[in-house]
Amino acid sequence: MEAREVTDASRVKNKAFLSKIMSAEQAAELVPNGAVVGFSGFVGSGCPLLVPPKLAERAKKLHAEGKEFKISIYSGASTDAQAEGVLAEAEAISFRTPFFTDKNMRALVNSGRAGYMDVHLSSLAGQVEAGFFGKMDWAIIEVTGITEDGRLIPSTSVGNNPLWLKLADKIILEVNNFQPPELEGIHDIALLGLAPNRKPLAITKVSDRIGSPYMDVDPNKVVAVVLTESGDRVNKFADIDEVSRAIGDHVVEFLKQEEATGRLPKGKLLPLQSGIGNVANAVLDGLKRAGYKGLECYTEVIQDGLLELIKDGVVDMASTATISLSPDAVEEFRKHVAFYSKHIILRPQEYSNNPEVIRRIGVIGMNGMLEADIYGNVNSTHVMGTAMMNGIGGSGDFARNGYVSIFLSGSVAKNGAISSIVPFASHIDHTEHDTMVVVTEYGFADLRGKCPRERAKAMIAIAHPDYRPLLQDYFDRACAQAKPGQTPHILSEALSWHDRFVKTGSMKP
Ligand code: 0RQ
Repeated sequence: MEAREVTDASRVKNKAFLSKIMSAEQAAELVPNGAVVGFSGFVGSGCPLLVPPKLAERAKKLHAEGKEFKISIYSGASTDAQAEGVLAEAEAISFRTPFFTDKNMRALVNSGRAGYMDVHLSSLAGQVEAGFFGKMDWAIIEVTGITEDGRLIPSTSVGNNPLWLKLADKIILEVNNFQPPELEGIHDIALLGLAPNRKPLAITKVSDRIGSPYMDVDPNKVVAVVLTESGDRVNKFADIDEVSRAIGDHVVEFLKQEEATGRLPKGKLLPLQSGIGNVANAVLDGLKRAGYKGLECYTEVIQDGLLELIKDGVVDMASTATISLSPDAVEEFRKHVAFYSKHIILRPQEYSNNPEVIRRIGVIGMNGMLEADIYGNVNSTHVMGTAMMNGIGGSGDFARNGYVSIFLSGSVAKNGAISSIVPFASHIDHTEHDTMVVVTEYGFADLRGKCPRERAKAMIAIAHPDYRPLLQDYFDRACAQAKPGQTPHILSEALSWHDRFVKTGSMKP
């Protein structure tokens, strides 16, 4: 659904805010060049969709006049083509953190024309609050409504919004009449604060609530209220292919093994986290096919696959920072929002991804990766060690602190020209210490309790058959050196597969 400006102010129930209603164009005029702006938005949902395009128009006009207009954007996670996408296209972003998926943003970052800082999603809020990044000037936040007493009903994502509202000097609110009013009550909002005054997070099970359903804002800081009717516009997933289905089946096989050995509660598992992407979506489908019921999720994203599991009773309760759905799934959610709101809690990402909680409740983390090396170091972010894909997102929060951390990938990419299992990862987001299980369509490599040489054996076994002998040869020669060490490598060859791909278009010799 296209974003559109409306005049219906019925969701602005507090008088102090009514007087601040203005057009998106007027609101965009207020934001100065060089502003540091906190955006709402997490994996494409709950983003402001009216003011950013007006900012982009303004930037283009100013650039044509030879004037500068660029802002820094801090968000929850990725926003939308209509938000950061148009701003990136207008070259109006100088700095971005913590996560994006937009192709224009990617082009800007990978050409060096914008700075990007990749950071764990759970960490950003605390670091900004502590002042590590300097001052936050502005916040542009989408909300579902404003209550009579001036509190904000959050939208389909929470992300870092409560903190941006606290820190920013000036705030623009986009009140989105499209978001279902029944979202009121689904959120669990609180601020963590800073050390030494932080309290333990009293979440011992997924359904525990510790905050209020509303976000607080100082009305004096709100300079503009823009009225909109805009649906979230998240892309549909690719159909589940043979490779993803096999990966899903191997994850289930691993989970069944853990249940059989008593390392996971039978039939109930432990709370699941599932990352973004096609493969993660296929894993959720695997859980459904395996006949699980009444599971729980402590995760950061509810995408189409997870919504379906909730509908079918496979998942009974899910804690998340966002509900990020494709248009068909949005329709399903809106139709049955009363049902879904009993099974979903929407929280700030400081909570949804909180290391303390993840470790306490024993989350099973399942995230996609680009590549892993034979010892289990994982690259989730950098294509050929250099070009940014999306960012680490929450994968580190869950991999580092999970009860079990699982990484998923097809054994090859780009029609077999790239092996996902390589001698040495070309960039490392998750070290061997945090990687417990790696799954491809050829099986799962269980790295727990294994020394590097044993890990290499398990990893080579799940590589694509075209690359298995090449990996074995590399490993054997590395071990045969005079001083092979704890983690055998031939340093002059360790990144030769990537080098070959860059030069020839294939990792194959
Ligand atoms: O690109 O579509 O142009 O061909 O990467 O690959 O196989 O469809 O996998 O959709 O599961 O995404 C790591 C990107 C995997 C994702 C990543 C290319 C491949 C394709 C996608 P094309 P697939 P997925 C929760 C957790 C980090 C953040 C995270 C991700 C594209 O899982 O962003 O986990 N993870 N957050 O061709 C070069 C390789 C490649 C490769 C795949 N080795 N080299 N390209 N591709 N392997 C959510 C949040 O944190 C918000």
